[in-house]
Formats: sequence, structure tokens, C-alpha cells
Amino acid sequence: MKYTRSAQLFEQAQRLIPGGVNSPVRAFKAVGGRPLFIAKARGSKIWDADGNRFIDYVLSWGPMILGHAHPRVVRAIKAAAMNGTSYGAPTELEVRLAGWIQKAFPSMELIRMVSSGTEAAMSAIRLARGFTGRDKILKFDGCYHGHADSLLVRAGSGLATLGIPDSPGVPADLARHTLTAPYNDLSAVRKIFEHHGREIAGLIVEPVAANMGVILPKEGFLQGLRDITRQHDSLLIFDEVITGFRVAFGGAQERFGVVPDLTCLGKIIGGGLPVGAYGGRREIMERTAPLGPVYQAGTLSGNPLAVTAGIETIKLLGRPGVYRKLEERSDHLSNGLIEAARKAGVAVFGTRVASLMTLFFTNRAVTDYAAAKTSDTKAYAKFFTAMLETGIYLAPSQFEAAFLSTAHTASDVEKTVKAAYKAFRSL
Ligand code: KE4
Repeated sequence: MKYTRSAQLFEQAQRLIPGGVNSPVRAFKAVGGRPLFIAKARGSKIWDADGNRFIDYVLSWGPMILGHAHPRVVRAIKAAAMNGTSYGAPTELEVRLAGWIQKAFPSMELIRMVSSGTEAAMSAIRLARGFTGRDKILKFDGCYHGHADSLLVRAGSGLATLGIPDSPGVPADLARHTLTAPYNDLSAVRKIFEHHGREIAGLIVEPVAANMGVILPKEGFLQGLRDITRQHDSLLIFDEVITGFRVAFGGAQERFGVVPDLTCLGKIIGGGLPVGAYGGRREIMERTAPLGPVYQAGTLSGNPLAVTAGIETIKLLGRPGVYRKLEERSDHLSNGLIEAARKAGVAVFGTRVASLMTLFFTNRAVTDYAAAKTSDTKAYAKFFTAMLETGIYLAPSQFEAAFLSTAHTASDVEKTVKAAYKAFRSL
């Protein structure tokens, strides 16, 4: 494939933007080569600036669960734009989106909208600290909750991709309030709470980890976190920015039947435009300004265009059979890829929850960050490049997820599995 135009744009971009990208994982650093500049997208396909077409399994890192440029969503955004784009005042649209979210997530008795998943997680942490009067939080190695200071400790996603253990610029005085434990390790969590229980405001967790690659919660892990946090009057915070409306209409808390005190959402609820949200038990959320003293604000929070895209997306996801069809197609893809690797004699550990999946290039069972890091990232880079050459666009990092949409067809899956077999053979 020819990438001339992307190369030119990358040259120009690097003169103006750090690394030529506005988010590190986009830089293709972990897979070598240069990032593709995308010109347009529709359904399950994206086209780069050179006109090359790809089946897209990044889907903007999760939001595009209905595929790109869904006609219903685009039409709704256009209509909303005719009424103006931002008022800095409440609108009926926000009430409707909050209603849809609460229907899907009954634990979110009150919901505050923001403009990103980072803002949602950052605000949930501040609220947990404000509500409990405690300073410490606990997160898991390899989980990523956006780039707020307290959460950039042993985080996943881009930090894992770039091998940055902890970001400079986070004061040690703050980082020491963030305790960490290995994902799926309840005994480690129990021990930390035995020592620090009274100081821990909240435990934040990706109920299905997706920022070190996709890692499933072990049987009883999430319920264990629920029990331990309750025992110590600490808040359980589910970061469902990826899993919300992805692993079920009601997210991981519906799929696994464990109810957190606070939930963070993002990605899908904006339908591809910037929306995040946090919410939970009324008595906690009532501490948020202007009701309570815990301050959080945002010029574009609940933006009418973004909220419109979110409402249309969630309405379409609420139709019967959507998740069953996604489940079937995802199962077909995941099993096809694992079988292709086996036939080609390549050791992979495949993980999947609904339409969220990862192939780890390792023969280890991957249940935490340490195991994920045994993956052969060089082999992943070669696989990524071989797949790109055949028109399949995967996450440019072993430590990210592959996403499916309702727009992906059986023939997309067939093509992908065939290309994967050839790519595995070429390793
Ligand atoms: P944003 O601020 O990027 O909207 O959301 C942060 C966030 C919070 N929580 C979870 C579980 C997340 O996965 C994310 C963001 N995910 C990454 C990709 N894994 C976004 C892609 C990027 O950083 O460019």
C-alpha cells in the first residue's frame, strides 16, 4: 500500500504537534512505522489520506459501536447543529441522555456529564475523597483511567505501550496516595485494606480490564472488591468508560451482577463526540457542586451536539437483538483468529468479553499486567504491519483492545481471519 500522503501529513504534523499526534497511542510507536492519517470512515471501514481502505477494529478506541457515520446519528447531529452548538446552559437533551443512562445503569441515581473519560474518573476520585474525607485510592497495575495525576500510577494503555511506568510531573506527594495491586489479586487487595482501610476513599477498577489488552475478571474478583470496600466504608468505583454499553447495555455491572457506588462512563455515550459521565448513589452525588461542596465544572459539559449523538447511539443500541448479534460476530472473529494462530503454529492467548477482545502473543494465560507483559511485542508489531498491508486496521499496540461494531459483516470477519492466517505464517 502507498502511504505517501500520510507521510507528508506526519511531517507537517510533527512540526506543530508533539509526536505529530494528539494522543500518544496514535503514534504507532510500539509497532514501528508512521501513523496513518484518516480521511473518512463509514460503517466498519476507514480510508486513509492515500485512499487506502481498511476494516477498522479500533473504532476510535471504542465509541463507534454502531460503525462510523451511522446515518441516524449523523442526521441527528446535523439537525442539532442547526439549533446552535453550545449554550453553557441546561438543555432538555441532557435530561434525556441522563434518563437513558439511568435506565441502563440503575445504580447511577444521579449523573453528571463531562467531556471525557479522564474527567469522569478524575471527578469520581475527587468526589470519593470529598465524601469519605479520606485521601488514598487504590487502582490496579495496568488499568488506565485517563490521565489525571492520581491515576497515572502504574497505568496501562499508552503508558504500557510506551513503557512509561509512572509519568513525570505527578508530585510524589500526590502519587503516594495511590496504592496499587495486581489485577485479579483479591488477597493483595485484602492485605492493603487491612493496613490502610481507614484511609482509602475508594477503589477504582476496570471491571473488564482493557488497557493492558483485554483481561477478564476472575470468578468472584468483582464481588470480592464489593465486599472488601463495603467492609471498610470505602467506595467501589467501576470505570466503565470502555465496558459501558459495550459488554452489555448496562455494562459490566449488568453482565457480572456487581453494583458499584460510583460509575464512570465515556466513549459510546458520546457516539463519537466528546461526552463523559460519572454517577452513582444519590447521597454521594449530592456532595457535588452546586448541591454540595465537591467542585467540578466544564464549559462544554453536556454539549448539545455530543449529547444528541449519544442519545441516538444509545437508542439504537437499545433495540432487541443488537448485543446478541454483536456477541455472535465477535465469537466468530475471536475463535477464527485463535484457530488461525494455532494452524500457523503461533502461540497466542486470546481473551474476549462481548465485542471487546485481544490476542496476546504469549503462551501464558494472561490474568494480570505481569502476564500481559510477557507478550512478544515485536511479533505483535510484525502481525499488525502484515494485517495493515492487507487492509485490516488493528490497535497499534499489544496493550489495547480490538473492538467490533454492528456494522462489521460476516465477510469482514472472514477476510480478517484469512489475512490473519497469512500474517501468522509470515512471523
Ligand atoms: P478519555 O479521557 O481518553 O476519553 O478516557 C480515558 C479513559 C478512562 N477509562 C478507561 C477505561 C479508558 O480506556 C480510557 C481511555 N482509553 C484509551 C484507549 N485505551 C483512549 C485512547 C487514547 O488514549 O488515545
